[in-house]
Amino acid sequence: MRTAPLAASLLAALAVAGTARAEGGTIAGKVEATPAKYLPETVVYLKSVPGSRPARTHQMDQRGMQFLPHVLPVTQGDTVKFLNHDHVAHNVYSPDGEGYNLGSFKEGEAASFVFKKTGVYTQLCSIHPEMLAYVFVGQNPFAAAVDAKGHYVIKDVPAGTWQLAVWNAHKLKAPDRSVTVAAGKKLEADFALKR
Ligand SMILES: [Cu+2]
Repeated sequence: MRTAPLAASLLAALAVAGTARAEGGTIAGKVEATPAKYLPETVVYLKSVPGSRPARTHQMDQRGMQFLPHVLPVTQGDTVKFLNHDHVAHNVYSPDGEGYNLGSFKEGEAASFVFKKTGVYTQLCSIHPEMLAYVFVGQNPFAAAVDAKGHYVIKDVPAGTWQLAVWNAHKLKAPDRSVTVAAGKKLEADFALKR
């Protein structure tokens, strides 16, 4: 029974070590959308990058009657911990992929889900139908949601040639791009999304 805490602390140490990746490159750029109002729900990501990485835990808050962040990129196997900082109860469920319903919980409470399958999960609250967010589950951690102006940055990308793609919640599309990342270098890749 004494080995369990030791194993847990070893895993924690490995998780910390795992964040110190070998020097990679950066991919950055700007996404434009037509129509522009659909821009904020967009993720730029690398389709497939080999290698095993320690699973991470992310947070999605419920605050001011909305999910924050609105778009959360995670990696297959990662956990999302859903928080509640409102004075009312919220529910957390998604009909997508394998689907989940974490029930309802009050201010200060939390519930977690492990995303085992890649895909996009619309994140909903059964109590407040206006609440909506997206959990983007990729094959690898090299993904970024665009900001309000369409900018994105993906850091610590391993050197190599990868397929860079864009997901948009409103089915706007742009062709994938082949990008070659060099250690310590930054490359620019812009996209124009349309129907
Ligand atoms: Cu709610």
